[in-house]
Amino acid sequence: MTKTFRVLSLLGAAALISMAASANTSLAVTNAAAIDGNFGLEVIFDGTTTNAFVEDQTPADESTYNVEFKLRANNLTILAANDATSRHEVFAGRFPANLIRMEIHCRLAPGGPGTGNCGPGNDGQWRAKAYARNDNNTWKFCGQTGFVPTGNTTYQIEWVQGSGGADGSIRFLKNGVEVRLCNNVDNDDRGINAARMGATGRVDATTSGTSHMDSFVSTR
Ligand SMILES: [Ca+2]
Ligand SMILES: [Ca+2]
Repeated sequence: MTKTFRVLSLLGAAALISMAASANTSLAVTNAAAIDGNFGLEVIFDGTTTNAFVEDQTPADESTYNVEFKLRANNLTILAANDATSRHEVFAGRFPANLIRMEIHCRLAPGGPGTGNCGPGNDGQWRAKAYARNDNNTWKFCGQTGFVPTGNTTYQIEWVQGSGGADGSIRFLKNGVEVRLCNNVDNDDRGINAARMGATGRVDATTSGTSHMDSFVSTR
């Protein structure tokens, strides 16, 4: 892998954040959110369902796109009232609609170590999941992995655009270990033109607290 660009410095992130509206899901660059170095990105959930993210517009119709970032749940709480409303997206690769998305999910899992609610004092059934969009706008699910809420976890996604048919792929990794490699993605129509990190979609009203993100690196 050749690192051809490294993006989303937190100086740039701060400039974007300063334009965001308040009284919604919001972002801050803080010392407390640092996972590497002195600053990190804090994602603040206040019960509204708006998105809040920093966006990197450096990618230019990329046919391969690799991303990694670190995430910790900090004091994030997700109430798993049902499986469909107990998640939010933390990353999106776009053209301009999402072609890649990663979400964290609190799964309603009767009989599991948690009863569904994920947060401080109740680890519930945290999951991290990755998806790639096909040209026909269906989503290819590419694996889930347990999400350790109190630790710092590095996630990576490697996306490859196909040349026709269903010969694209997406690979999902946690802490350098492959969660799943998914072939047969039909994604030749669109390359990656932008990336978002933060609370990039499907934010639920029952989500509260803050999560921390840091160390975003993308390569082609
Ligand atoms: Ca940092
Ligand atoms: Ca196609």
